[in-house]
Amino acid sequence: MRRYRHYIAGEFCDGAGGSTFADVDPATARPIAEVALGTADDVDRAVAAASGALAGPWGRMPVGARCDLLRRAADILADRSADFVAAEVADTGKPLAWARDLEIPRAAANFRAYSDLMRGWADEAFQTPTDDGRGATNYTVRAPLGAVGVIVPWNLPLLLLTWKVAPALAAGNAVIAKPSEETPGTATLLAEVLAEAGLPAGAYNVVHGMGPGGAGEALVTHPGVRAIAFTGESRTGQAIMRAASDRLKPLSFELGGKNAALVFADADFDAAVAGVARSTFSNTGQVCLCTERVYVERSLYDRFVAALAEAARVLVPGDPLDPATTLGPLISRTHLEKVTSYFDLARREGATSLTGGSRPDLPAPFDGGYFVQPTIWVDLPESARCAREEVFGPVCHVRPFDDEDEAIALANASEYGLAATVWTRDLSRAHRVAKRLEAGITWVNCWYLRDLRTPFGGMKNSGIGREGGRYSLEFFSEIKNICIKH
Ligand code: NAD
Ligand code: 6OD
Repeated sequence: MRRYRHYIAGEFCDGAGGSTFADVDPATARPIAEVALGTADDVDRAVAAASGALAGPWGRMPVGARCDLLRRAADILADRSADFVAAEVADTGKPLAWARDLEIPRAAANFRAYSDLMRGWADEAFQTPTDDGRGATNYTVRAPLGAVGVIVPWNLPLLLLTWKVAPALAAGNAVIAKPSEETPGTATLLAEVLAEAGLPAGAYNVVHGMGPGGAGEALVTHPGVRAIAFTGESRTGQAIMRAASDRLKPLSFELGGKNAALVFADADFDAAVAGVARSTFSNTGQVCLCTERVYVERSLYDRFVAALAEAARVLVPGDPLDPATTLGPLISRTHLEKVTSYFDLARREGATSLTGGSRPDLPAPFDGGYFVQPTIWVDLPESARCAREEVFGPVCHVRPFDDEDEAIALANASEYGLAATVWTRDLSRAHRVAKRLEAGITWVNCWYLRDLRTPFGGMKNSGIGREGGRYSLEFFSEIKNICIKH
């Protein structure tokens, strides 16, 4: 049994209350670790440590040295990839290849990207005419915000944590991280990496625990925390916004989605089928960018639906360490209950399941795990809850459309606006449709192809603000203007 403790002021420590909670392997439902249960007192200690770091060597470290440190962190993390992969797979049950080939390398890439972006940061300057003819120079400088809170979910734990920690540190802040209670492992290991890279004590702190009434809420309401960067459910975002409003804290929100794929009849058929299968079922549908609504041009519909169902049927659930496994479990019993309740609801709402709709039979010890079958619904009205609400599982609803306007209207008829995918060979159509889609990110003939310099985030209930590139650095810093009369 592992033990995950808080990391405060450069030390691993138990919580002030001494309580713990169990970290469970979702592939078997067996406990694998005991985790410190954070309280408001632990958050208070972490904020004090962060403030101490900002007043000490971390606050005084020149920007070039900070950027060097982040590069070292990336290298150490990459060297220790096997430890991170093991911790991530144990916490999430996801097939090993996902953690090994995508998430852990991306975490290292996040540190490299923000090292480079911060090093290349340019302030602005303006020459301002004045009536006396002497003029003035205005120029901007950026200062760190101070102690910032980072609250992240369980689906891509280290990727999403480092996506916030790297820019926050690059901009000179001190971080208090609250990982998901479902996935405490890699945030804890990251503390070792950052310490080895030379990060001064208190610049990165981890407080484990729950959200409402726990460490998460304490972080949001703490007067010493200057901003909150949050990724998670839209409803949690609403609660955080309410709790943060007393102190008018800046908030960055990456929230839920009900993402649409539009498949036009001129698409490369095989690429579209494989692409939609990947965007729907990857990470067991537990990626905010996953497709849950698929709209297919009518002339292609029957053939496409049959091929997508076949792509779903060949997915292999089971042991995350077996290279043959391609479908992991859902994260928790609670999430399993949520997703299977949508299976029942879909039947009541008139859906036909082309494939899936229940749980797979697996041998011990995976028979106790939180696995579900990949599921494709057809005949679901657009007004159905299953067609409107984020399920966050390996499910999609498929429906035909007759023309481009209808396809766009269907895609946009959602309270969410995170990501969309468009499958077509017609370049003019691709530009036209992408421009009209209400989505923060549109992928054409691909899915989840990332360039870390680009803005990332959602419209409508999918988020507030953008991460990525300069956008994260702007969030994690305060811009100041200085005006000098000549
Ligand atoms: P969640 O909102 O339940 O929890 C996320 C984090 O917030 C956890 O650390 C949790 O402990 C904490 N939390 C919960 N309530 C809180 C509160 N009142 N105050 C402070 N902290 C609180 O989300 P989840 O179930 O962990 O993750 C799945 C959700 O995240 C899905 O909706 C998914 O779409 C979304 N997500 C969005 C993105 C994106 O980039 N837009 C990325 C990944 C996941
Ligand atoms: O790739 C990223 O930068 C990112 N933020 C991905 C989010 C995935 C959501 O689950």
